Amino acid sequence: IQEPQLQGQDTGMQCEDDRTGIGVETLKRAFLDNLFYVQGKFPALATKHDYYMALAYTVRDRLLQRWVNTAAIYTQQGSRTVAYLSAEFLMGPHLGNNLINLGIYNQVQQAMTELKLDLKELLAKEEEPGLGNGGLGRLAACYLDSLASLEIPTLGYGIRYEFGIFDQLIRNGWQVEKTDKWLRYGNPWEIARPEWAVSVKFGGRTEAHKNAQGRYRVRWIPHKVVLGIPYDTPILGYKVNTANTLRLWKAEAPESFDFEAFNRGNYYGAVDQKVTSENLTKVLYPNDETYEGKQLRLEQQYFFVSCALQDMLRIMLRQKLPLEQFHEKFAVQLNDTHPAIAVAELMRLLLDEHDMDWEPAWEITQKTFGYTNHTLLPEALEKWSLKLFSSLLPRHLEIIYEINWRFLEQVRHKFGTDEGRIGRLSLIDENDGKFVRMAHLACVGSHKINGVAALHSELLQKTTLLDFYEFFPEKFTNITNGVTPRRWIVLSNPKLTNLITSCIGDNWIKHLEDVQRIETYAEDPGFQQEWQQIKRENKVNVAEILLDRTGVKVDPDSLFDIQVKRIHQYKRQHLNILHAITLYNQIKQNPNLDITPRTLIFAGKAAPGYYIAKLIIKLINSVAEVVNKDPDIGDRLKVVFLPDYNVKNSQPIYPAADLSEQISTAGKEASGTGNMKFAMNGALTIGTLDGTNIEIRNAVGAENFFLFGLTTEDVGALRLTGYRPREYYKENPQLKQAIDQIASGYFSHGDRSLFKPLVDLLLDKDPFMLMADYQPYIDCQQQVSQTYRDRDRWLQMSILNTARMGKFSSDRAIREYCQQIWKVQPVPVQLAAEKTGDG
Ligand code: H53
Repeated sequence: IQEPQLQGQDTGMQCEDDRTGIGVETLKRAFLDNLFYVQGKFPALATKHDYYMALAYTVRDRLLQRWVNTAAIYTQQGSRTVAYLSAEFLMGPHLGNNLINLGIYNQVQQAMTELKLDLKELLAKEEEPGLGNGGLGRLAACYLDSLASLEIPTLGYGIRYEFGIFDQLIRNGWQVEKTDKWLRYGNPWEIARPEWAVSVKFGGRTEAHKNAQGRYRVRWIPHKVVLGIPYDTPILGYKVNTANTLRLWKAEAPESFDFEAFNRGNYYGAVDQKVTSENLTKVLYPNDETYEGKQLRLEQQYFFVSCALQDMLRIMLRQKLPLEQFHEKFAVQLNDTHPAIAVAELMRLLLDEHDMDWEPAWEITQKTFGYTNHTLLPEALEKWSLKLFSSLLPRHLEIIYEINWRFLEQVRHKFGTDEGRIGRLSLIDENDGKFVRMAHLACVGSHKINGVAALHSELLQKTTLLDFYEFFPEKFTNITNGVTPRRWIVLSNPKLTNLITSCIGDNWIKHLEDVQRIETYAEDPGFQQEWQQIKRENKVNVAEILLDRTGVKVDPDSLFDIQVKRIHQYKRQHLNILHAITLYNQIKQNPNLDITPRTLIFAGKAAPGYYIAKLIIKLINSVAEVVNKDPDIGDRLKVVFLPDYNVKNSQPIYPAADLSEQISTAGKEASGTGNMKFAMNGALTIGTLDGTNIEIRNAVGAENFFLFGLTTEDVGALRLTGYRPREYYKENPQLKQAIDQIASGYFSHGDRSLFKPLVDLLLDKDPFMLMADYQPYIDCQQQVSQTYRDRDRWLQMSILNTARMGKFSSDRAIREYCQQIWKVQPVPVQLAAEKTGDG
């Protein structure tokens, strides 16, 4: 491939290419050119959005050079490739990240300034692709960044939802959902590839036939066929030439019109099929960690999985690789059970469409897949009713029965006829109606199964997947989650990035373990001073955002105590609000109380059908309303709920936190990844022994972490001995007062019914044990307040947190996946200009 030369500077002698050059003058010229030729505008008429688009296209041009070269090298070398299958990719805005990874942030900033534009304002114009709910989708995005940065050939496969996660408005304290029309103004980062469209079948029936050798084969006669159109987005690594591909599938009708219906004069009937087919990829299901046995959801899962596997087979055929080598060409990772149907689909493709026999097909399938489990919550474990399954995927059900039959034979062989065990291991749940258990299909069809934190992996093996662990222990492993320092430090916190880099150079951005080297400065007064100054500026920034979006004025010198994540009972935002009420009552009882001033910041979306989660949002806003306007309280306590938490809105939050709230009931949060983003940016954590909190605490040192609460064992033991939440309430006057106020309408203008469901739940059942953890939490918060008053100690703790977070880079996690599961090596990409040495 011949591409223009990449040059870093205008020499005055040579002119850089407009599509690849990265000198300031070239960038300005290219930007104005794109404004004219892509947006069809000249500066006097251009809107901020036009400028954003012109800049996005300018950056995209620079990506394309790397993207095309990367594809050429992978094709030439037939490289072993990771295929990451995920129903969600929560990418966040692309522009800023691409500027960082291209290493041209400063040049572009200067170019924009010289054109009298503000880069920050243009960055803010990008509509983020919110194609995920929370942790799982964002993890997939961090992993794509690391895979590209580590030069690992990768395809991310998912769904191009027309509407991503809803936008959240707060009206009268309640969450209101608004459709996320992210594609409204066009998406400059994607390229449609209709030439690689595939057909996906649904419904119908199967029949037997004989192949050329006279062997029985099965044919699937579907009821309907949908087209999958791939849309590709380049994913550039940090300061490398590798640009991998995120390939998202959109559903379309095979023919836009049913011509027969059209000719009969039935125009609306004629477009019907088009409308129903396109519904498939219309909208992301907004539930995090609960499945809703909805047909459309199963259709989405099967649709993108089938598109992905057919695409991989097409790539193999094009590279003239025999299908027997499928598992050598592709390492396919199942991100949770959402894509688990891939096990049956690969079998179907190999057996029915490529005429393979069962044994080799099964061996290939098992060697191909790895399965990551992300949760122990029973409500998240997907199972599909046999009725739905057989009507939608009749052939897959036959294949699953066959897999199950053979698997259970092996179980009998190993353990004898232990019917209890067989029932627990079966791919079919026959306890209460009949269901296909997707986690079981994923376990049987994969060669590796991993949890996402040490505790989580241990609990998987001891509880949820115990029977599978006993049957094939060698399949199980742990890979602790990580997050990318490019987005979560460099892009989000440029001031801290500069400070760190000025002390130790910039190697830490690629090797986060190196950030440890700032430890020598932890007690240096000059360094501490700068550290504090940066935190303060980041807090001022968030204070402005809060004022702008909520009208609440907060004091940047108060302790910023932040909990941002999906709203879920197990994450216990309501425990945090009980602390807020407690502080409020303490000040009311003693108006001169000298307490550490705090600002409590909350943000997060609730699933639209999750009533209690929505009520928790209402409670937070109701408490905020009372606290914030009480003159007795003043600046000593503020409570704010920042609406519409998403990747873009979260980026300024982590750098502004003093305290990170990670307070889930022990054993419930598989990993958590927000905890990592906070600690990397110098926030201290108050947390339980749950998920990766445990590993963060081990890394930063117990003395630099505020620990409280029941352990997983305590939770289990307490439940066994009979948990009586009301006893804690009766015996603790502060707790009683707080609960009574909620119940009595103190925060709801006298309305006693509003929060009754929440209060009753806490006093009678309290499934997440807030009552038991309340006092230890309050005591620990007291310790936080005291420590915050010792400025030098706090700063030292803050610096040590950042310094010791190296392990939590997604680069480390991806290296482990590559070594333990995928067995895949880096494939460096050189640009032709570099190869010939003349660029
Ligand atoms: O996955 C994160 C974890 C987090 C866990 C989350 C998750 C989802 O967001 C959705 C479904 C699911 O099963 C798990 O709750 O603890 O950090 C990434 O592993």
